[in-house]
Amino acid sequence: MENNKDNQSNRKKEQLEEYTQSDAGTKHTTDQGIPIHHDETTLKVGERGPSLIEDFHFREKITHFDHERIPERVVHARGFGAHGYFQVYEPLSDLTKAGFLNDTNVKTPVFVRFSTVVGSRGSADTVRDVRGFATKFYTKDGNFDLVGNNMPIFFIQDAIKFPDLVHAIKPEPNNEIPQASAAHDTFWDWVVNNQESAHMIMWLLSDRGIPRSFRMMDGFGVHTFRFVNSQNEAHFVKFHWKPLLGVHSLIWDEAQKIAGKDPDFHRKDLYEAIERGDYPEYELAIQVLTEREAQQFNIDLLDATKIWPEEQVPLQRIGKMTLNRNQDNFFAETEQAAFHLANIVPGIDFTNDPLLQGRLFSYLDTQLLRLGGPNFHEIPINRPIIPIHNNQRDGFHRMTINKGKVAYSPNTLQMNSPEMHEEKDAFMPFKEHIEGIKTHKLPQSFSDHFSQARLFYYSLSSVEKKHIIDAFHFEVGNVNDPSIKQKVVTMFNQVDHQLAVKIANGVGVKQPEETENQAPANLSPALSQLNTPMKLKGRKVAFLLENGFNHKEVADLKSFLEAKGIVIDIVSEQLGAISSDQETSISANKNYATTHAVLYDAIFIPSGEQHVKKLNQTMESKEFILNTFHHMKTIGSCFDANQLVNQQIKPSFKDSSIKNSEVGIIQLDDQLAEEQFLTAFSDAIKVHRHWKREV
Ligand code: HDE
Repeated sequence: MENNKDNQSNRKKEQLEEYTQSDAGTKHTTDQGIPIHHDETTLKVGERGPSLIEDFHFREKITHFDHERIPERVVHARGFGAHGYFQVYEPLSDLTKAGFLNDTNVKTPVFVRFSTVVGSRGSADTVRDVRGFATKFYTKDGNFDLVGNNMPIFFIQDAIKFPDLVHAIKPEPNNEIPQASAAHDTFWDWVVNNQESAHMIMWLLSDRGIPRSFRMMDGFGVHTFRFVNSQNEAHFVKFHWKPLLGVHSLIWDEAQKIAGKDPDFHRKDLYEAIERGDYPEYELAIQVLTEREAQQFNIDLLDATKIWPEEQVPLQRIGKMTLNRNQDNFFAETEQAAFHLANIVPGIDFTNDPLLQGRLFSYLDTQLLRLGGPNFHEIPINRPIIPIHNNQRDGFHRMTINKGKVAYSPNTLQMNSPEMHEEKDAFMPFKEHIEGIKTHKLPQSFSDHFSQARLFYYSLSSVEKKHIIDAFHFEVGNVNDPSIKQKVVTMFNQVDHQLAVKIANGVGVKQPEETENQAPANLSPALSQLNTPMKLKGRKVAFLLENGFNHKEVADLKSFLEAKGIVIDIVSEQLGAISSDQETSISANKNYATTHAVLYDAIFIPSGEQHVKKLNQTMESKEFILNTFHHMKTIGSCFDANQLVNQQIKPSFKDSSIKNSEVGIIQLDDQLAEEQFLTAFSDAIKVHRHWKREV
């Protein structure tokens, strides 16, 4: 049985391996297989003479190079992919006939591509943006693409507005500024003219817009889909991905600094986690409503600017995805991956959400240009794991050599094959009865743009609320046109008056008039990131060490943390060996030129006279401590290093009565046993941030 499971999850890997090759240990040829002796000089007339056009290898090499680029995705250009598998916990036959959601033995291969939306391919990972979370399930019934984001709603309700939204948020066309940012006039002009975006703006400006890691980020299918079972009964369903590490974010100052210190922060984090066997895991959860429940529900299921509050429609966790393999080649896999909302398997169906409907058109259309024609499904990463049979033929880059002369149906010459599947085995659109009058209107039920924006805001902790206000100050503060700033204040006055007053104060426009917005009857605690799991695993800690550090403290903490799945970097002024107070040494893998405090979840400084003295004389090490403190992260230190830490951080304490240990400053001294220190330090890392320092 175990073998069977692995065979299924390996099927995509084996298929991709048929196309992979290594050139190590081989001899050079042209693309035609002709053996080549010269690859560094062109063929010329005499050593100093002109080049000859007959040098076919030169021409091939240069023309191939000239054509190496394909258009980047019009949105979601910057992305990073990984392979893995999905396994369902219990058969879902009551809800859906989808095969991969019914066989608990099957490990369905998946390829996931995470992305930012606005920036170009070379932009930084940590910009404030929505993150794409697109999953291709290679099922036995064909490919199912769940093309989602890390926020559960969207800016608009109707797909026809998408080009306007994207034109407004992308760099302004006259000067291509700013890159990968919403903080400019055209975007906020668009926002105030499209008030349905209010709820999504609240999410974008919340901590969700700057995730700590792809491994600590939710995913959402956003739209309402349908599950259809073998009796043709339908349920409405929303998809959620829940990361087992919880949902955690950066701080804005950190996000900005990381963009310079390590623009590849997120992709590196994912890649390195998979390489060291610390596989990211996400549970697939669903919210389900029967047709009858849907009719009584107070939210229009077709409106993609609305959530179904989890307290009203609880999440059911139905299976788990594990990402356990890095791609072999970024271009061949991540760049050529073609996701398409219409890739759907029997048992799952669309709804009439007008945003979803428009996407059904766009994704196929965009691949035709980006991947150069209609045969992109033959690119290895896009191939289903089952054979394809139809009468589609020819076109650019066709790989399959279809035998025989029949490419039409019905036919007699080939006994009518490829035959149609029986209804029960095929994708059958749900038999929904629809009639109506042609109209461009949206329903009245789509017109409340503010209640859920308010629900979101009110359900967050005070720290999370403050971050939204700070984000407004940055985003709208960067707008030049005062009338747009004023309109932003008027618009968000409909979410919350105090919020709007704070925005107005920060961006230098008039305070809005008092409004009487009704507070939500029930809050949704599930919306706050602080209510998600806090895990130690996969966190990164910097040990700041110089010659003379205390060997025992370092050795004990290092093995304690590593056993818990924490990654440690040894940071010193210079790379290479650093000697301890004993006869031992440790190698620094980072110096202050190659790393920075923003790249860690915590720091540790052991005791040691000479070592502490050196740290005290180094500006970068003091900055390291201060940055870690200002970004609310855990600081551990021992004996004489405690004083060094306190000197740096104490002037920044807002309230001098607060004890170090209350705000994640864990210090080993005569009052504390070493075991207590180890536990207190790791517990402090687990809580992610010590917000009490901020408020
Ligand atoms: Fe997309 N979107 N989108 N989108 N989208 C694309 O397809 C589009 C929307 C999402 O990793 C494009 O292959 C329209 C919502 C992800 O390759 C394009 C509308 C959600 C990705 C496109 C939307 C998404 C894309 C660009 C409004 C969350 C990256 C390149 C109706 C549920 C997929 C491409 C990857 C990519 C169109 C709105 C998610 C142009 C017209 C809502 C994760 O086809």
